[in-house]
Amino acid sequence: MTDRYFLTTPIYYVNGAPHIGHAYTSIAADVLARWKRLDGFDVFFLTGTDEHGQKVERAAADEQLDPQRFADGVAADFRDMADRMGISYDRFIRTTEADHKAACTALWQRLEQAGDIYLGDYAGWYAVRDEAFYAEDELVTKPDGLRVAPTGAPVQWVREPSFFFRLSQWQDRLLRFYDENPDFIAPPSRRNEVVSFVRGGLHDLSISRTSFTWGIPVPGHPGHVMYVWLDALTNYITACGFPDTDAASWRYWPADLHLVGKEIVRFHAVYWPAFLMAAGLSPPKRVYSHGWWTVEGEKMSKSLGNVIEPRELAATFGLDAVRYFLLREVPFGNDGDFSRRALIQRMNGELANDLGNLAQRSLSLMARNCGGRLPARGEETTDDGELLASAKALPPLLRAHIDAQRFHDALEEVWRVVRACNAYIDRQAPWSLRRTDPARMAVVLRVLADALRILATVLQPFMPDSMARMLDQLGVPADHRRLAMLAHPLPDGTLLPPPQGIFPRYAEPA
Ligand code: ME8
Repeated sequence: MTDRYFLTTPIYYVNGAPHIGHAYTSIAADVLARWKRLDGFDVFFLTGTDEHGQKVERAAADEQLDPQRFADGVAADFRDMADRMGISYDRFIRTTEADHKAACTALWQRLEQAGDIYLGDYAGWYAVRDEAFYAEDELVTKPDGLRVAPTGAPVQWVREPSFFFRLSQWQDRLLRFYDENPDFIAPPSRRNEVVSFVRGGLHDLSISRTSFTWGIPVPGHPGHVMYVWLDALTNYITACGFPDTDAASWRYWPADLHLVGKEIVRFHAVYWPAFLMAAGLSPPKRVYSHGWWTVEGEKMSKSLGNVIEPRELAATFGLDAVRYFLLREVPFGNDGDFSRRALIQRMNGELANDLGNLAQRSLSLMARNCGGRLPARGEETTDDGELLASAKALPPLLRAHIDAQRFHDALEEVWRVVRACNAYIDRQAPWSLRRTDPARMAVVLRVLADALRILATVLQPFMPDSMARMLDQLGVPADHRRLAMLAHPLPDGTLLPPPQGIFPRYAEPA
């Protein structure tokens, strides 16, 4: 039986256009999904859009559009962003779809039957920007005396009839669950944050609203729509076929990984497992929350006009350079700063010089001196053996890093080998061997071709198009590109297509 792997991105609000922050989470998740497929897993990769709630309702009203029409437009734009960033999702879910509404209704009924829902009155603070309720003692006072949410979002006082979820009853069970599942929340700093929040005591959670209508109706209670976070989180089980737990797609639940930004860890690591356990369903296996990007030292915002459009960036620098940069520049989990200068440096230094030149030099020597064919493997020297051993060690090393979402460490390991290949080619100088010892030249080039094949194979999830081209040039057939196929050497004499540069250098337009 094939091992399954189910991973998700957050579903993004359709109140505004996609930006680099959304692309970041989706690209990281995509690398993981592609890696797992390469490693033989049966992968289900879910992304999509979060379309209900007051924030979207207001954005639609600002555009004088009916919320559904407005959501249709922005959701299509998010989907286009995902497609153009090479996101290999298996489903793009929208919370306005019929199966999702049915799943939310069924989950609500289960929570109700379990006795975890009661009707009351909510009186408290609400931040529409965060779609979150805040307790009095969570608010912060700004220098001008204005009280805002801890995230800086404006808050309003809300008083309305509301259904509540008995979250207060789940404190001990959640703490026990975190204890028994030490890898459930990562990285560890976020885990500590969540545990101390839950230790501090939990209030019951308002899970319906009556002051607006753009949401999924509460079954049996017209006038109430479900709280947008209950609706949104449920997408992860809708996609697995809930409430039909006999459906073939239910085999993917529980999720192996919810990848999210650090600001929404509480929803995923506190509310979501509590809802699921209350409904008699298994909680997800892991929630990883990564850090936030700023741009040239500033917070990204529409008013500052510094919002980075990922599709424009890919059009300027090439998609793979952008994907590589985002995962290489900042240790995953930390905050990072986006700068064009840093992107260009990595693109020219690491992609064009280190990896691009290595491939170009090796491939053109084979084209010119080996009749455009893959030279035969020969007797290995210690130098050859050491280089090949370091390349062969990459798949297990990367497996461990990527399973722990250490994408930057995975890339660092790969570049260690790229640098070793460059040192090897300089030491061996196959261009001189051509005259003095052509047989040895052929062996050296074959060692390089074998090492490059491993490098290109493991880098496919990060830079799918460029690595497909590199594997084409190395004569690796399409059905030989999984990790398991690395155990099968390519036949000596395989015909190689004419080499072509893969990573252009970028020069700023004058
Ligand atoms: O929160 N840096 O949607 P959202 C890094 N609908 N990542 C960023 C980022 C930045 N500057 N800005 C956004 C929601 N992100 C809910 C989620 S899930 C059931 C519901 C990424 O449109 C990051 O993944 O506000 C963050 O968690 C997500 O976009 C928030 O997207």
